[in-house]
Amino acid sequence: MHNPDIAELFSRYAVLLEVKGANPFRVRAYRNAARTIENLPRDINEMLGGGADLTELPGIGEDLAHKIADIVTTGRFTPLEEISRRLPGHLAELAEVPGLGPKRIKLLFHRLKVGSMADLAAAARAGRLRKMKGFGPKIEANILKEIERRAATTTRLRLSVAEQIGGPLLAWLRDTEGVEEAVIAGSFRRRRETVGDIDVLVTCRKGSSVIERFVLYPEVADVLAKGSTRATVRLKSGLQVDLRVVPARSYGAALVYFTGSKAHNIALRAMAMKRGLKFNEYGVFKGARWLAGRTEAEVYAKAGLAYIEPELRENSGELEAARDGRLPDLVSLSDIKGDLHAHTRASDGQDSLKEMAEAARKLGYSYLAITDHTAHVGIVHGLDRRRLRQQMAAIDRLNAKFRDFRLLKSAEVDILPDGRLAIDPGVAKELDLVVAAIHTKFGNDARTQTDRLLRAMDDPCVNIIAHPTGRLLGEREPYELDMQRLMEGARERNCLLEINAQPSRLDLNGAHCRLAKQIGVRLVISTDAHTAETLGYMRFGVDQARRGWLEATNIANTRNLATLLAQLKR
Ligand code: DGT
Ligand code: CA
Ligand code: CA
Repeated sequence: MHNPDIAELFSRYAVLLEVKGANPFRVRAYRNAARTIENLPRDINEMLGGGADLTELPGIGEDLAHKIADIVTTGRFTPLEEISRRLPGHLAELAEVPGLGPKRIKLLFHRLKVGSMADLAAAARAGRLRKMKGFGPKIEANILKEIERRAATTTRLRLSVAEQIGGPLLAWLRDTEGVEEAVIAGSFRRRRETVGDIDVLVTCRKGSSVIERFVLYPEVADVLAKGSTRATVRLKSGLQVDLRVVPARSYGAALVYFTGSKAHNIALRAMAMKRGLKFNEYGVFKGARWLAGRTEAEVYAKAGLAYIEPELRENSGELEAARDGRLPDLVSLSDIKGDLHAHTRASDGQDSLKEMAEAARKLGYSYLAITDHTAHVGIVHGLDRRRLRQQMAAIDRLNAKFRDFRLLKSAEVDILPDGRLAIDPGVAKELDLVVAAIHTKFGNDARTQTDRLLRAMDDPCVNIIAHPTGRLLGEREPYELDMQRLMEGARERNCLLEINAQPSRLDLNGAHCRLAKQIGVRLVISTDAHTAETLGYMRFGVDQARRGWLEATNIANTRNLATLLAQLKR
């Protein structure tokens, strides 16, 4: 049981409780706990193993902490099993359909005997929903659209979740007698947003029983294949893991092969072939003679190429660039000098100004922008003019104590449907920078939505557009948008676009970053952290920037404070 599984149990339970008509406080408690667990940067098993006290987490009291520990040890959540005896367990799936709340779910269940997504699909296709009170043809059509979307998306895991699962597995393998190298290759190493499975590559001394030990990993649910140099298992989380054991002299060749992408490998092999060489996972060969394969660099060198970073290996021009000495000097985490999007408990964050500042200082940053939401209809706990000025004064007091570090006064301001900003223009001028974002009207067509963003950027107080596409990985599609026009508009207005590093957002993503570089619009990488600990999500944003060929010069928050402030000026 990993964080997403436990969160899923709690949120399913919350839905069933609600349909049953339980106390709303209890419902909310489970829903909040689900959100907390879903967003934890560390795996709960690991936390419990390290003796962590779960009651320190927001929204987790004694009772919930016990239940979580129970789930982790037994793999079961009995309250859900009990309630599922009276209500169909699949009923909770329905809550994932936008527009279906507990009231409607209850109606569907009692009137139409709809108890699962399959039942819902059947009812919608038969046109039975539109006739129900409180539904209608539009809702029915939306439900059908959602059902089709779900059928089309295969289950891929977010990179951050794959890290939480892959990390301990790697530690288990490295802890095996005789194992020398153990690394995760595949899409995980290329830092794709999501991974289909995990590919582990191992080198070891003769006689090591690494395969035997691999299949004994406690998280293994099924052994799908097992041989002398390879094995495939499915973990209890559902994630599949491929293991390959190779000799040390093949390590580099195998790493190139299993890192992929497949398209990169094929193009690389074709280049090698032109030089009369054969490439495979065991090495580089001339006829039957082994030439190289210990390191990735020597493999690429044999093809006449410079070393190519894994994030670039998508056969989208990197091989030609490596041949011609045109590879970018990719931005790296150590280039980042500060974070420009973070929340405190003044709005919907969980930690104080001081705690956020301390955490940023620990990361070695020179600055951190505090971007709590401004007050506006629909935004809970947003700051009004008075509270925002109070926060500015508190920031001044803290800044007076810092040397070589500064909290920047900022706010995350909603872009209203007509492109105006949800902030008093007078207060906006007192801030060091303004981060603006869309949080409503996701259904606009591309033209309306792009106009809305450009209009927001017409306001010279706006410095950064946050999470420009609004997507939530696996949950919400990006809104319709003319990305090219948005980027050109941002460049003309000297406004920056954000690479939001939340693992559930990654917005902009790698492909957008590459377009941004072509268009010449400047970017920032920000975490949108709602806790001090998740300031550490920065690395996921850097991954996407690297996938988009970006260098430190393309990213404003790789600059020192003075240069950053100059670049923000409009
Ligand atoms: P994923 O798992 O869907 O997120 O994506 P990958 O890239 O990890 O793909 P996967 O797990 O099927 O294979 C891992 C790597 O192995 C892949 O990136 C390249 C290599 N590979 C797999 N199949 C082939 C193949 O048929 N030809 C070549 N040249 N390489 C392959
Ligand atoms: Ca893979
Ligand atoms: Ca694989």
